[in-house]
Amino acid sequence: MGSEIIYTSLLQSKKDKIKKLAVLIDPDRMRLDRLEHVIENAVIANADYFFLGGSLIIDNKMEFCIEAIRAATKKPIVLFPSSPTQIHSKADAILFLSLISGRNPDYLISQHVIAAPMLRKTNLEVLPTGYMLIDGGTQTTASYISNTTPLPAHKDEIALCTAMAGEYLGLKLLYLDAGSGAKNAVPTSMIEMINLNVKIPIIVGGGIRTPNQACESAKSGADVIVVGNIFEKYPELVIEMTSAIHSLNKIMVNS
Ligand code: 1GP
Repeated sequence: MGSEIIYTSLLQSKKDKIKKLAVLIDPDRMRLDRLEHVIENAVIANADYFFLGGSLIIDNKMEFCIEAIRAATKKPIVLFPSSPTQIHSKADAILFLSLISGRNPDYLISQHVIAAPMLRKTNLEVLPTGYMLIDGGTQTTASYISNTTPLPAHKDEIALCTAMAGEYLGLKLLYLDAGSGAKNAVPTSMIEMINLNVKIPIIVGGGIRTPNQACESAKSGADVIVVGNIFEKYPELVIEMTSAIHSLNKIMVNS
């Protein structure tokens, strides 16, 4: 079984109001020439985490991506899997996702039963995570593949009750996701309401395209901001986005 190094640091950052940026790499979608730039810029900007995963695995380049990141930085590599086929022992941790916004038992427990013995054979830090898909204004691959309906974006109270239930079930993190390439990011009012009422760290992603959006999510209570899609198009944005979050930390810590 793995350690709790990443979770302990997430809890500490939450306590200190330090916000973090995770660069999401979908090994299947990322063009190799872009991957190099994304990693290079993430190293320059000192981005906090690399999340690795995608809804579909067509041409599995997971190992290649892990090795490319490892060669460039010691920052944690966290798997963000859509199925047990994406478990890779060379990463540092895995988001063990239970899709609590949905009602599909496959993504609430079945995939986990298959994954459990595989995880036992690794040293991955397992991070039990309540995964909540939020309607981002367009159908996303995650919602289609999981065969679940996302939470309505204007129903903050349903999202809050779901988040509270996840916390009571003992999940250690919440991930509010509008889905990759979402038209609309997770509403800040929803993040704010959840942050005021649950204590576990909150990850937010999906449809974040500008440093301003990333900062607004962080100010509303997101502890980790995940950005992927836009970095595939504009790798240089990694620097701007990470600096925006890190400068926000200076303001928040001094306030
Ligand atoms: C998707 O939260 C992630 O699962 C990131 O979304 O690719 O839209 O940045 P984007």
